[in-house]
Amino acid sequence: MTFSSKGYAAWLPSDRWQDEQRIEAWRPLLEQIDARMELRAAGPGAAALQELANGIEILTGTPPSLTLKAGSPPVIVLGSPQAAQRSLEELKALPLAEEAYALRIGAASENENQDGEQAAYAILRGGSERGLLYGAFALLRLIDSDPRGPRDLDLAESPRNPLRMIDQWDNMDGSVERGYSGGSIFYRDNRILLESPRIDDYARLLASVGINAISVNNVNVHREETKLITSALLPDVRRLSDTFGRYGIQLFLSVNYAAPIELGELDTADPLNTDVQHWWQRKVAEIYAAVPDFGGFVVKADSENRPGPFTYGRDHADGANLLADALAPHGGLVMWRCFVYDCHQDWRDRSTDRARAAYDHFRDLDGRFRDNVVLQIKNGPMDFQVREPVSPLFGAMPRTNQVMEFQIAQEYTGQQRDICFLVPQWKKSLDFDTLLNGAGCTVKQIAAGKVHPFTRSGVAAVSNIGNDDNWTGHHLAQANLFGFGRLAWNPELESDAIAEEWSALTFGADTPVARFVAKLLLESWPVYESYTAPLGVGWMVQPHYHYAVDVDGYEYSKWGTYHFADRDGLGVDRTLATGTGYTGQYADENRDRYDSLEECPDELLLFFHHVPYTHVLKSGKTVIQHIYDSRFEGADAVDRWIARWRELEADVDPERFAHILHRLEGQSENAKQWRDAVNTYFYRKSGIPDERERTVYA
Ligand code: GCV
Repeated sequence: MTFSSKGYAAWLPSDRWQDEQRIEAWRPLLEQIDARMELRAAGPGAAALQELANGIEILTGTPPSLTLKAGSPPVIVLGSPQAAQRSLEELKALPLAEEAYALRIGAASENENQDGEQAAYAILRGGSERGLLYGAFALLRLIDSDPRGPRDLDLAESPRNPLRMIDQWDNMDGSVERGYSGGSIFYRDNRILLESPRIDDYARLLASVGINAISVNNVNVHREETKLITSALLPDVRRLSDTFGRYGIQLFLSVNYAAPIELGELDTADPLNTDVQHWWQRKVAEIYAAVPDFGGFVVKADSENRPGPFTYGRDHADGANLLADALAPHGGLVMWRCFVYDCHQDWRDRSTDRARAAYDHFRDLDGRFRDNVVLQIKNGPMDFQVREPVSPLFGAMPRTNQVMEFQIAQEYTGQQRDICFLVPQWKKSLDFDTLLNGAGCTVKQIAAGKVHPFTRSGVAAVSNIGNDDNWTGHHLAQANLFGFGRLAWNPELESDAIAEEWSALTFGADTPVARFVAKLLLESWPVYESYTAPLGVGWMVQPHYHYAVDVDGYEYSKWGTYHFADRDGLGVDRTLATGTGYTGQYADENRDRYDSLEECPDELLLFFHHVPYTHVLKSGKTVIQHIYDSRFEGADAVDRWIARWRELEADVDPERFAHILHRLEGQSENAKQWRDAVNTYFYRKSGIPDERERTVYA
């Protein structure tokens, strides 16, 4: 790592342990490494070895001795090779999937050799070099989060989701769409920053949490980025692909659907036109000739003014299959986004519902997509709001590959100025039972390819990194990147386990700071929700900018984003009987639960129903009193965090103490502005005072 900021190393080893006893406890395991694998300098196996050796040297201050010999399957033995011998044979014989790893640790106390010397060992075996790399990072996490020293362990892990993808929204001018952490680490002045050490370090960070695919440019593909698939830029793309490939990560590009026209070669992009088909076939062959490990395309078509098949009267199956057919001979995928809606809506028209759009456009196309098309569907039907129901497209297209798309970048959830740990939100989406084929068909099972034998399923997420020294602007926002990777690897992991793991790796295992940070992270989504838009209604943000409060900012706009507050009540009626009928896109009990005023969960009430301010929630409060109470509670919670953080000053380095305090103070101001603006707005609309008589501005 080459940057000086405390945050640059993120959750990877960064400092020598201060505690000499800890070093002593781990020493028997960490003095010696013997590796057997294919001897390729640029593969994930070499990266695994290098990460382990470097990590151990950083943490203990002493480089381990290394021996490397050819061998298969790839295995790394730490500590005593003699003590490891029997287990080694067993582990070598273990059937392991390509991305899997097995790790066995024999603690020293049980493995003394004849002279009574300690003989601890750890054996790491990969299903492939990639599996070995994931195992190496898992072992480093384990070493760095347990101060007690080695303990017996026997585990085999493989990722639940086949695709674990990161989408960069970086532009070649160096900007990042919805980026809150500085500029792009990939581009500046319309060129690729091949000399940047950060790209390599980013690949390490992603691989360390099991990410296996990355798309390196914004889904809004403008003029310069359209050229990424031309001969002028493909050699640079190849170098990027090699950098990520070394860490087992496959490279994708977002492409412009109208590329044949915009590159000046054809006058149409009609997917059924044979010239267009041949153009893409030639183009894809050219890409694979230059970038042999290329993963495929990400496509945003007919969405927010981007070109697409609708221009030619074709549907999205026609559009996606055009690219899929060109990619298929090379093994490439099309990640086709379902974020397709009318962004020129008339706010006066209450019958059109943006939430319906993805389902209405895609549902009937089920079964028409090629095998190498993957529909990439945002977790909710609107757009990464702080609270939304799960997109009803999950569970509605049983014959189509699907990937759930999350946004790690906190566009609507505090923009990495306010803390909002999103893992609990993502888990809620993944745990949702779609009821496809009856109960027990959760999104995480669909994503894992368990419900239908999809091998091209999984999860994707919009990255939150930039060229700020600490990667994510707010240091604590690193937890979201880490958390996405960990959850993508295993959606069964609990939010608290992920928060605690990240905090321990970042602030030291078992320290008061790590304990408080984990607690704060876990409180942060509910707190952020409690001072912003209430009960699932969303969108009370400043237009375009999306950070600060503006209750009516999107109310009379073209974006389809309304709360419909009047003097009597608020919320969007999406019911079957009197509303937009959106509830009918869900299966059985889900449809009935959301459709019923009595059954609908409080947190989504205003997403599905328009109710009077005096409507009584399941909590026993009226809607208006809930609005007042939760906004006060949210702002107070942030102030309590600040008070506790100040108490921890002596336990954390000055750089991160000051940085986090500064961000928390900003969050407190933001929370108060939200509190007062929202409370005042609804008091003025409803005329109903706060029953606890706190300050609301008349
Ligand atoms: C990349 C939202 C964001 C846009 C983004 C779009 C998308 O509308 O505000 O910046 O565009 O989602 O996901 O395509």
